[in-house]
Formats: sequence, C-alpha cells, structure tokens
Amino acid sequence: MPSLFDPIQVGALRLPNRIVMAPLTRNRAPGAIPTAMMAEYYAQRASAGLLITEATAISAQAQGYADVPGLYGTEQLDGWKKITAAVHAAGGRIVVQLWHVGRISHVDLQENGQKPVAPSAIGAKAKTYLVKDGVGSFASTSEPRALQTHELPGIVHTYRHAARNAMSSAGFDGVEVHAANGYLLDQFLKSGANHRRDDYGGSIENRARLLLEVVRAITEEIGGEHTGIRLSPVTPANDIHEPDPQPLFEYVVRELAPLKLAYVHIIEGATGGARELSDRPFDYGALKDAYRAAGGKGAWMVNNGYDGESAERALQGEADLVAFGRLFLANPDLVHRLRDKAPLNTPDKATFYGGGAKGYTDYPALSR
Ligand code: 8OZ
Repeated sequence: MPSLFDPIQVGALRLPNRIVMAPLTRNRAPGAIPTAMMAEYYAQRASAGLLITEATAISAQAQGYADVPGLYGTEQLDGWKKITAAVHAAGGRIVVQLWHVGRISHVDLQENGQKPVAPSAIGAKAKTYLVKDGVGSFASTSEPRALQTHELPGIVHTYRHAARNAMSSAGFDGVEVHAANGYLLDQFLKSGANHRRDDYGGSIENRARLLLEVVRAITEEIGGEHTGIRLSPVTPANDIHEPDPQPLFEYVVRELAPLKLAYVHIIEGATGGARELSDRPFDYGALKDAYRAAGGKGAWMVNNGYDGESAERALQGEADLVAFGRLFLANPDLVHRLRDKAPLNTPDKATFYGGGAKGYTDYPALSR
C-alpha cells in the first residue's frame, strides 16, 4: 500500500509525494495582478507533490471578489510567469485553478457595473468581498442575469483560451477546472441555481453540458494529461443546492472518463466544514467506481479536513492524492512535518483573506 511519501504519476507530471496544496483564496493580488510576494508564498511550499493555485479568474466577468488574481491580461500572465518560475526553481510543480464565479459577484466588480451572469436570474444568499479606497468589506452578491444560449460558446472559448495561456504564456504545468463551491459551472450543474429551459437546463445531461463542453475544449487545447477538475457534490457553499447529487455526479464522472484527465479532485462534505452532512448523504466510493467503470484512469484526489493520519487512511482506501488547505497555508514545509510527525503551526483565520506578509509568507518552517 502506498504512503503519502511515495511518488506517483499524475497525467504528464511525476509527483515526488501524494501531498497536494489545495487551492486557497488569499486576496493578495491588487488589481487582479499576481505579485512577487505570491511567488515567495508558492515557492515556500514547493515541496508539495503538487501546488494548486488559488482560484484565478479567466475573464473580467469571471471576477467575484476584490484582489483575487486573473489570467486574462498580459500583466497577469507575466505575474504568473514569475510565480511558476520561482516554483520550478524550488523544484516544485504548479497548476492554475480556472475560475468563473457566475452569480457570486457584485456589480462593483463587473465591467461598467453590469450584472453578474448565471444560468438563471436567481440571486444567491451569499457574500462577496469588496475593497473601496483601500478598505475591505463584505457585501451581498448582486442579482445576476441569465446567460443567453448564444453566449455559452463564448464562455467555453474563454476557458479554452485561459488554458492555452496558462500553459504557453504563464508557464503552468497544467490547469484545474473549478467546478465546485457554487460557482458558475456548479451553478449550471445544480438545480437550485439552474432553472433553464434550453439544452443547458432540466435533465442531468443538460445541466452537465456546459461543464463537459468546457472540459472537452480544454483537453483538446492542452491535453487531458495537463487537466484536472474539482467537484463538490454536496457542499452548501455559496447557497448552492441539488436535491439528487448522486446520479448527477456519477453521470459527470462517466462523461469525464474518456477525456483522460490527470486527476479528479473531490471536496467531501461542506467546503472547509463538516465532512458528513446528515441532510445530504453521498457515496464517494460509488462515485469513484462509476469513474473507473467508465474507463477513467485519472488520479483520485480527496480534500476536506484531513490530517496526516486520516490522509494515510484515505490512501489505503479510495484516494491516490490528498489535498490539504489550511494545514498547507500555515506550514510551508508541511511535507517534512508530516513525514517527521512534527508539530504543526496553527492557521490564523484573521489573515486568511487580504493583507500582506503577515499570515502569508511569515509562517516558519522547521529548521533542518
Ligand atoms: C474563500 C473565499 C473566497 C473564494 C472557493 C474560490 O470556495 C473559493 C473561495 C474561498 O472555491
């Protein structure tokens, strides 16, 4: 049986261990431009088997929070290029998480104060984060407008274009499609947010259509071996709801199977919260079985609240890879600490979102 410290092939990448840094929004990219401090932060964590960047907007319309990075302008791509170079120089591997927030946005973050876009004109009871004159505050998300059917090929193209730029201009080793946590692709998947009457709403096949078009376009562009996906079947994050997730997600992974993805990344339970939800049971083993039965060979990555011990147990079961969020945030040398069963730094919630080096690049590594 493998341990966290055994190497593994994941698509085109050879990982030296099975410990992944989960995507973590940190709101430290003013004007959506990645910074030198971000390069230091990611390079400090380069001993991870794989680094997944914080969610990164694929267009101006895809932005939903102040100071999250983008991947659509030259300055943004140049900023990321310095980050990927720093990670590679430190011996690491890094993929970028491609993000469109859909309705989880605010008119103040949209070009010309337009409404955010969504599958349907249904607002989310959720908060976003704005910065005005240097002062940050939480604000309710704005009422969205429904995307018209003829706009959807443009959304697919935007993902394709971002994936191409991620590889050829920004120097990433791959991309992760963010289809989780109540953002655009999850909004299309789940019937609480998708009341469409065209080919992109109603049946499971229709609700999964946009996601599958996006992933097919990306894999055509950069290859499945450079592509991963993140799904959260039951999370209530961002006011998202689906009464019958099991058949929906089994359909999704069966359709993903032929695309030869590098990995499938599953958030178990409520994002950053309870792993088991009594009102939303879900059989993750059956999900993986559906993927494998359909010929899916991608690595199976699990996430949510793992520590070293529960991660080792997961590797004895369904998992090939385990993604750690808060523990990696607070422990740049998490791999070494888990191997040595050393004490861990405690994450400081007050500095998760926004700010400077404090609670970002100043968590100490153990001296070795
Ligand atoms: C925390 C704050 C803002 C965004 C996600 C991208 O949940 C996020 C996110 C997390 O996927």
